[in-house]
Amino acid sequence: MTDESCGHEITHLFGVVALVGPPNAGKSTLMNSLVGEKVAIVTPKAQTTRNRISGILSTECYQVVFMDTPGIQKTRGKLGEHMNRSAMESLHSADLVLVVADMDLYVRKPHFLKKDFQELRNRLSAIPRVLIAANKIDKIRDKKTMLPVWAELGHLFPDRDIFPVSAATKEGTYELLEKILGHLSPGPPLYPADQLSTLPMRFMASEIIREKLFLALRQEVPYGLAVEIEYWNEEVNMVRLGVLVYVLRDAHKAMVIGHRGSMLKKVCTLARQEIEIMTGKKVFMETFVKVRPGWNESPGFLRSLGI
Ligand SMILES: Nc1nc2c(ncn2[C@@H]2O[C@H](COP(=O)(O)OP(=O)(O)OP(=O)(O)O)[C@@H](O)[C@H]2O)c(=O)[nH]1
Ligand SMILES: [Mg+2]
Repeated sequence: MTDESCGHEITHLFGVVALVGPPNAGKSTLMNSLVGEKVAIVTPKAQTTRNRISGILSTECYQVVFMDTPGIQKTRGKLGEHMNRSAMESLHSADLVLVVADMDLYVRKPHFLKKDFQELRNRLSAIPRVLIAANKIDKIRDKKTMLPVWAELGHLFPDRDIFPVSAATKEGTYELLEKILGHLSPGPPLYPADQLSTLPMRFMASEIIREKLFLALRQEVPYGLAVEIEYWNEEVNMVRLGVLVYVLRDAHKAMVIGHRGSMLKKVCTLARQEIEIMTGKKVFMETFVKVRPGWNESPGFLRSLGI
């Protein structure tokens, strides 16, 4: 397919790009940055992303479907296994793999680098198109301190291009995108130009609620949380949704609800405002918290959450 508006006889490009890497590397932030919209949720806590989350960037000349994935980690239980598998599967379904590394972490703790990338590096050796995004460079004051980490990354991933970027400030992301486009093949767009993700609104809403809960709650609670949209009734100007928040223990339920419901109220207000922006409609949310011991070890339940 050719498109005159892309320049004389320049071909429209299409491709799927998977973002992979350790937890907390900034994969979701980088995808949002490249897409130019918040598609995936972001928190300072590791293991925020649990599913593959697509974000679509469309122009007249190209369409890139980014696939954000859960951080690859030492497995802990069924949920961890599902998250790793989900990330690994994306390697083979993508046209290009973008490995994201937290440079600030490795400048401070160089010995983490090998440990974090050993397995991924082996898996990637058979994948033809791989780029490395050396992320969070805005956090590194003295850029010279990056040099040993840079050399080690080059050693781990020989013959792959490495790009210094900051997903937070967008520094270097333009150059990275140019390189990504250089790896794409001719092809027509698969999705309408205004579509931001392949995921349904109700799933995005459950992610927004999970993000607000992750941000508001103490360290031990978020990992035991799951959010399910029980019903989603959309009218012309309004969406009514029923939300179930699952927790592992009674004590967690009390923390999610908070004193006289204050925590849940705060979380729901923040989530509702964001869902209203996403849908462009007034949102009415009804939320219940349920204790479901072992939900994170139940394959059937994980499947019902789309994990
Ligand atoms: N300063 C700075 N912070 C960043 C950058 N990229 C991401 N972060 C922060 O790093 C934390 C983790 O970012 P995420 O995008 O959630 O990381 P992730 O790799 O998707 O994490 P998981 O989904 O848990 O695997 C958040 O607090 C982000 O705001 C960056 O370039 N600079
Ligand atoms: Mg993420």
